[in-house]
Amino acid sequence: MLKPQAGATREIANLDGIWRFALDHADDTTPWERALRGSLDVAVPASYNDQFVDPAIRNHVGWVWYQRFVDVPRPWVDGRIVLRFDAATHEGRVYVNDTFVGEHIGGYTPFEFDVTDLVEPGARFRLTVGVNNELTEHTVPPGHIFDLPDGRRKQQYHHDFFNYAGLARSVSLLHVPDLRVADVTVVTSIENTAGVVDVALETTGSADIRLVLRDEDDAVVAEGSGTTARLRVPDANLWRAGAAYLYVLEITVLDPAGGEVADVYTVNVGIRTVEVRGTQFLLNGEPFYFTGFGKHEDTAVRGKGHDDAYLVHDFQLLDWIGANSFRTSHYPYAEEVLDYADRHGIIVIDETSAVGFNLGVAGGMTQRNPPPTFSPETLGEKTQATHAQHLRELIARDKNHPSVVMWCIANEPAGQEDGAREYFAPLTDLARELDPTRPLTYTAWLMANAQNDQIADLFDVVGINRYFGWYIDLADLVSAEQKLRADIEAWIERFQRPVFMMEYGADTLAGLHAVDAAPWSEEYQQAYLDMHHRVFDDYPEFVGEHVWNFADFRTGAGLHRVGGNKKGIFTRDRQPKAAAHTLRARWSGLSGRK
Ligand code: BDP
Repeated sequence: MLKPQAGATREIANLDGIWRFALDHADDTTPWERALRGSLDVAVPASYNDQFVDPAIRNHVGWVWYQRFVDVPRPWVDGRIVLRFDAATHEGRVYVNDTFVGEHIGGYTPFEFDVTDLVEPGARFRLTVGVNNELTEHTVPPGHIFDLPDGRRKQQYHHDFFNYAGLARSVSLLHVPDLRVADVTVVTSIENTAGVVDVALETTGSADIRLVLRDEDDAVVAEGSGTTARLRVPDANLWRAGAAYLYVLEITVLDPAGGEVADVYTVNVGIRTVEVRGTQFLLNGEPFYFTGFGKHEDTAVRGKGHDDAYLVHDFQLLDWIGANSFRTSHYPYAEEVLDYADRHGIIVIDETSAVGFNLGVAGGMTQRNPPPTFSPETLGEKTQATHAQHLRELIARDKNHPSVVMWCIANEPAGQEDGAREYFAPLTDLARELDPTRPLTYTAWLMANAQNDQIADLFDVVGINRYFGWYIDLADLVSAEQKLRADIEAWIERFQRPVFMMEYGADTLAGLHAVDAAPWSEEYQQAYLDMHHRVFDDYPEFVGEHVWNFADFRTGAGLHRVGGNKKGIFTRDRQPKAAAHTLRARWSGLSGRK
């Protein structure tokens, strides 16, 4: 799905701002037919939970309603008018005045509806959006809702971050031409010093196509025509980590009858290649070593709301600390983030929202006698179909970003359990069919090891999340180191492919110091990281280190969660803990590890 664009043939009316807001009421089954009850207003984009002080709103389970009036610009008489939601977490239902327009399931990918026949240029309409945050056995991520005897409903889930919900990304009304670009796929390759740009286009009707590729100085470097074309850039500037170079592909759609320009759409193109060969991860044919973090979209008050200032600041901190990459744990991030990564040469591992696929874990703790994770009654065909749909939407949205070098299909599934292989094999097949150009990975949790894992060979890169020295061997880094080495060696030996530490970290309370480096102190986090790095450096098959987490973040309530998860290298308001300096020293000198 194409990102909205304003230009010669397209316009955007941004609908962010203050909307009316109400929780769902059992006695009002058609809230979209009139002004929402009550006096609550809410900011968009932002999760709604922490904007209010009322725990009934913060912990609400079910539907909430957003509403505003929208003025349709008078000049929008020709063409189509489209309502676009960058995301509604986790399910959205949209109404224009009294009419139901459509719905979308999946909390982190965009959706849109053509509303041309329902609205009138020059007039206003009432836009109401229902957003549901329920996580069940069939949603991705999964969860379970308990009906308590007193009538309350409680949401349980298996992942370790707060179930923020609402309209956390932009909403807009688009004006697009009838005859337009509907989709474009750009794949790049390198031939000696030339860049090759393969373009495949879909349009809404038969059209003549003109393609122009410009460099950063706006000079034309290649031209072409037709819905599939190969453009060749002699002496191309490659897109590299830390040194992004973006060409701009301008697609002009011409009306075949009169030759008039119907639509113009542009795409940023980074010429680069990605490949896994043996135990190496190659970027532009050269071994690449990832340094960085698992991140979250998480800030105070906004929850998962996208915020440009935080985007800029987080990237500044990545640069300051010497990180070259991050993983969009544990869901697809706002598209603005990927655009920014494209421009700044930061590498992204793009993850689906398949997290908590492990019924043996709840509230971050291992459960006794859990049910099987993969079975017809638990995560079965229905969940798999939803997961496949999420994957399709993720790849459709992000396929053209040069920063995205790998798809992460799931975080910490119960890969050691029976049924895992049957569940994942069709999904890895689907991902390869949708995008044959990018490697696949997933992250293995601590209890899935090289001996009992049933799925790692379906992927190109073995991603492991390891907490030796934290959940295992707390305060005993000597034993932790022995176990870590044994674990890594076993993965390498069995799978003979690149191994990537996707998560390692220790909860740390900023300001807590201990001369004996006791757990939770800043000294312990430093010692824990030092131990890991000593180990990583002994294995040439190791291709990356992503510390968990970039910053402290909010979680559900848990005995071991003191004001959230504190494994951040930065605090939630982005101040460095001592370990930030440890990482900065290491990563600044690491560029030539291989
Ligand atoms: C891993 C999860 C991550 C958690 C982390 C932790 O992938 O989401 O936040 O552990 O416990 O299991 O800190």
